[in-house]
Amino acid sequence: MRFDLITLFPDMFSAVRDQGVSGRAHARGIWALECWNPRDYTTDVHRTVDDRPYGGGPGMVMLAEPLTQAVEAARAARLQAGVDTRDARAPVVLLSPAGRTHDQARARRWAAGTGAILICGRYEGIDQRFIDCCVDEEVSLGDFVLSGGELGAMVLMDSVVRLLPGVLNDAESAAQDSFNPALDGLLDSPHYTRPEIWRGNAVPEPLLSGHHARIAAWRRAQSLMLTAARRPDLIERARASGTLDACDERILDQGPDRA
Ligand code: 9WO
Repeated sequence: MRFDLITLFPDMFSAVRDQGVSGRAHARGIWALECWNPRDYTTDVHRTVDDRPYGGGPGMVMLAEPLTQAVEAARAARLQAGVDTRDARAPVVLLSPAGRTHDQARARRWAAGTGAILICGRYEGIDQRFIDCCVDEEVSLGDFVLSGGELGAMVLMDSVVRLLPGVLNDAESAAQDSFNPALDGLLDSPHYTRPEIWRGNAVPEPLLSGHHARIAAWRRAQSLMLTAARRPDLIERARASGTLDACDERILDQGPDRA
């Protein structure tokens, strides 16, 4: 797995490259990250990467040529490294609110691939001719606007890298995560640790019982009720895919008061 970032702010990526779970996986060679700065592919003395928009309006627009040359350099380096071949080339992906929304199912599909060339836009936007010529797909993280694509690219990479084999240890295992198939697409149940009473608030009794079946049943009920309250759309999806049994339906019938 290798990600090539086209970015004016390569230093931002130390966050995902050097820290936490993704940083450890990077240090162990499970994935690689390379940055390509469009400014390094300019030819004028001011190293210009943007210009005023045709038709007027506020802000500046990223020039197509430095972006394209940065992508071509990344493409050549991926071929050289043997990550891509001429028949199997990783996609060029633009982080943009106009893209398809990223979700856990998409993260799983990405985790089966070899990475991507990620375009991080800045300013008011990017010359559309670059997008038309060089970008294979646009990906959104949700309905909001950022100051640049970098933070979106990092979110995307984190969601993919943590799914790669050997990245999470047993204690961190994704097996219990929200959206994991093991939870049938329900939200995760709440977590508690010591002390048993914190500022007058006790840990729910079933978790202290030591009865594994009771604990599992309590967690399942918590998951179902939390999901019904916060994300009824996920309950409908679970129903449609046939992953809720009669016992689950009884808990949902009882409503949130039975927590
Ligand atoms: C911004 C935009 C706004 C409305 C409709 C389409 C749009 N495309 C872009 C765009 O590509 N902007 C570039 C990247 C340049 C300005 C900063 N950029 C950006 C990406 N802002 N916000 C995102 C983003 C990326 C992923 N998910 C949410 C927001």
